[in-house]
Amino acid sequence: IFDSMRGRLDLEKLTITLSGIEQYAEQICKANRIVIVSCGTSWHAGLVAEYLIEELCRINVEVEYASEFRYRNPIINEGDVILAISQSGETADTLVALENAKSKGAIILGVVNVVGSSIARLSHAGAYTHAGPEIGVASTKAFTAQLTVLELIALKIAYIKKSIDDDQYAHLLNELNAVPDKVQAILDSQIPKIREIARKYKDARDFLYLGRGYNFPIALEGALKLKEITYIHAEGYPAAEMKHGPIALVDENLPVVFVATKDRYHEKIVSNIQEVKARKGHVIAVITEGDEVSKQLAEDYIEIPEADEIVAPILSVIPLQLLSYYIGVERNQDVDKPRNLAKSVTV
Ligand code: F1P
Repeated sequence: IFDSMRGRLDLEKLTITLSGIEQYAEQICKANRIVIVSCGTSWHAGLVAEYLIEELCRINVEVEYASEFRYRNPIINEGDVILAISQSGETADTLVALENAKSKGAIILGVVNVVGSSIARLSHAGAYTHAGPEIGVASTKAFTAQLTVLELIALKIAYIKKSIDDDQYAHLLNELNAVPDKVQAILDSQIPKIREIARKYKDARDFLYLGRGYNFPIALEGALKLKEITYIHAEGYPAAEMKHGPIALVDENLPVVFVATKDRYHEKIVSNIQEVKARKGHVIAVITEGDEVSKQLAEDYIEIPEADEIVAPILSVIPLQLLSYYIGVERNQDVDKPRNLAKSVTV
């Protein structure tokens, strides 16, 4: 699953990967907004990109489901920047949304895994994720590779735009460079615990996934992976939205997965954990190594190495992918070929 994360970032290869995007750097820096269009897991990568680009580059970003964007009558002006994210590069909804936008004079950028695919060919410029073929139908390593490339694009634009300083740029590149070792550390140390949690909850009827900030899209992705691979109903929510509805679901039968790594929202998510506990929900928390407070609170926890909150989603999604995988295995399901799902949705 994680081949794409092995080895360090190759700066030379990176320069080539981003050179297409660089050609459009001036237009991107001047853009009033960037519209991201994608589907499924790629849409979740788009949400992380929204947080990143708005924070680091100070450019307004909108994230659209391509399956809605293509059918409504969105406002697209000449010179608008549309960023498509797609593993297969063949998703029909994304392709048609892009064709519409291109015919109205938009600049089309693509973050695509499959070289030479339809979306790659339709784009004016882009960056390949080079994650290699996904063995299963559900997108996993493509997602972590998408996040990595999107972080690099955001960093590059921020550097050119001077919306971050040189120290912050160097710090975040170093953080990215440390990701492969941290992924390896998760794989080396957390799998027995994840398998144990999978055995405990394999017969649950529903799951709730909660996260804040950069980890909110990761909560959505955790829930989607569970649905895709295990057929257990799951919902992902921003943790702060819990009180606006989903809290009614919490009782002694509900496992609630918190993506609760140490970041600017940590205190708040700790109080969300307490709210779930008070209603007898079962708390499974993905936490930062050594976070004793969360360890005390959670019924089960999975630890990941400390990382800047901007980079943390690349790490925090991995235990969630593995949790779905092992629950699927426990339920004797074909995790590589889930029912009803197609590798690329071309109609
Ligand atoms: C989008 C997607 C995948 C999902 C499944 C169906 O595909 O929703 O995220 O895992 O395979 O399609 P893509 O545009 O990223 O190829």
